[in-house]
Amino acid sequence: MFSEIQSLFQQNLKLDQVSHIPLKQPMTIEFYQKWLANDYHGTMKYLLDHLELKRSPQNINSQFRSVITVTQSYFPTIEKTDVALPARVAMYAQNKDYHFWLKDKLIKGISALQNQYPGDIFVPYVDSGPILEKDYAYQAGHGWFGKNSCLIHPKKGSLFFVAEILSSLDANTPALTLLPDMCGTCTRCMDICPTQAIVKPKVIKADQCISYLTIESKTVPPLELRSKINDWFFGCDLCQTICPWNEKVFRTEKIPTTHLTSTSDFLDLSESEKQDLIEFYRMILTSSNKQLQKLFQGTALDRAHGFGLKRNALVVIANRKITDLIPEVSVLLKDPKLEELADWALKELIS
Ligand code: B12
Repeated sequence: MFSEIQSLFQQNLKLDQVSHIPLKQPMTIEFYQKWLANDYHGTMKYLLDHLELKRSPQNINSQFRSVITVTQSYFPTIEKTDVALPARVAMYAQNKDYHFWLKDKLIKGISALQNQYPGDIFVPYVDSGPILEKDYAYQAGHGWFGKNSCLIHPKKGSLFFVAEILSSLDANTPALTLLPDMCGTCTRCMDICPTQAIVKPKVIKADQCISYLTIESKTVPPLELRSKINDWFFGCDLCQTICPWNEKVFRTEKIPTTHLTSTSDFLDLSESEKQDLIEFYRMILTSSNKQLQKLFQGTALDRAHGFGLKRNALVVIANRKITDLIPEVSVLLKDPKLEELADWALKELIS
């Protein structure tokens, strides 16, 4: 059965790695529980609500007996968004929103499986469900938990998505070996993080991570972290682009050095790139939330909504000292949710 699943997901659906493992309790659930107890989840309260379901996915459906795990590399970009992104945006978000296209692939796989196993159940998960995703991918041998907490594979690096199908099938994959931790003494990811969000190896204080501050957070960033966001408009890749295992992939796959693979604090832009950036941020600040929603629909950026995109633009405009946009920033002094941040940005721009 495993070879059929493998050929379905790898040959037909063009996914990178696939495995089929018995559904067991996640190996790292205790680390998850401790992380929540430390309050590292910020306002992502759903992660607390998911604890018991993650501990035992049979609490979602008692018929679940196995997990089909898949991974898909997202760099070089595979499903590129149609929207031009001159701002510094994490690599994963250069693709169309994976919650849709990756789930579509899983659903296609499920319909093939369902024909063959009509009495069985198959439920797809991509990111947002109550599943400790990296844990199952780790159990399946797709990577080890890096110091940056991302799953790293010796040949594929860490720039890949993880997804899974929970099923009532019995897994009969040949015995799997866990990949050993190959981070060694390297601490590059911890050292480069501008906000020191990696508080110890494999532990991220999420509410300090630029990815959280620019995507998940529903408020303005705390004063002390604003300047540390540098020019990141949406997400952050530094703890991954600095990783020797990703550098090795860039080298062996002959991926050219671009802004996307940069590890510098601020991107070094040409004059024309600077102009594009200014026009992009002007558009963000002057569009209505509805217009922004329409423009970014189907991209990962839609997750931040109009408020989040304007918030992120204000931070980068201040950090990059884009004084051309002082008039547009001033208009946001009248926005009750952004007034304080706009005032801070103006002070930074004229200082
Ligand atoms: C919440 C969340 C976030 C939060 C918190 C990040 C985090 N590390 O927890 C924020 C918004 C910050 C975030 C950022 C990003 N995310 Co995110 N995120 C999630 C989500 C929804 C839950 C993760 C979670 O459970 N966190 C809770 C904590 C406790 O888990 P953890 O930090 O992973 O810690 C684990 C390990 O470190 C391990 N551990 C700890 N100590 C030890 C010790 C030993 C010995 C061992 C073996 C293990 C171990 O146990 C913990 C529990 O599993 C998952 C999807 C999912 N449903 O699982 C995606 C997910 C983890 N994110 C993903 C991605 C792509 C990102 C970003 C790269 C996006 C970006 N470029 O901006 C960044 C990376 C930042 C980073 N270094 O983690 C991918 C990761 C793929 C991969 N190759 O690893 C996932 C799996 C989504 C997906 N379906 O592809 N994310």
